[in-house]
Amino acid sequence: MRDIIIFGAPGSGKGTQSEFLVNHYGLTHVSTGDLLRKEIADGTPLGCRIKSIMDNGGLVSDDIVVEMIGNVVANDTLGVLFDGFPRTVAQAEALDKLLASRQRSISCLISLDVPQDELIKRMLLRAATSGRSDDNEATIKNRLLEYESKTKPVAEHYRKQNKLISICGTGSIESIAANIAAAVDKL
Ligand code: B4P
Repeated sequence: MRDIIIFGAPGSGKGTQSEFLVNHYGLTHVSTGDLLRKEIADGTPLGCRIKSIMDNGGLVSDDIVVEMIGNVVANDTLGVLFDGFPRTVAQAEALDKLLASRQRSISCLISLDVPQDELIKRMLLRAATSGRSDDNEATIKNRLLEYESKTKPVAEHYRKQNKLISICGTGSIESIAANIAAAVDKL
């Protein structure tokens, strides 16, 4: 059983590398960003509540996200790839507790390290095709601030558990994937 977190700043390539990891290790992909965007697209009561938060580049509340994750982990078999979750230390603590209650624990947190100017460039480029309302300059700035203050400490939380793997997130998508696989296979 491998439960892996793919971690990094907005635009660092979490979603991109998730595709590779899911296929390579047969994991269940859980992207909280995708789950939340689906709520908005479906016009659910939850979607209406979180739309303005996401449009402003803020983080959705821990309670909502943790509840969504609880439902997914219960149905899993081979292991889960957590993409974009946890994004706060409170979410990380809740995840650790949830997995422990099922006699499981995180195998590793893979951190994709990308310089800020490259992150902004990627997200503005993605804006041309993604149709995502949070891929614009003002929102991107706020997402990066949220990352620095609330999300970065999650890496430290798992470093203390000796589970942090830092990977350079620039270069070709294939070379980054190969570096991730080499690190995961060593575990
Ligand atoms: P997410 O959906 O997680 O999205 P992201 O951080 O913007 O992008 P990601 O890192 O996956 O980048 P991608 O691979 O697409 O979050 C969106 C929002 O949802 C958050 O702001 C928040 O409001 C909310 N949310 C989600 N989870 C939450 C949680 N747990 N708690 C609270 N709120 C939550 O890559 C970006 C671009 O770069 C792509 O266009 C890609 O093609 C390109 N790219 C990737 N790798 C590349 C490479 N090696 N070289 C060049 N370009 C590359």
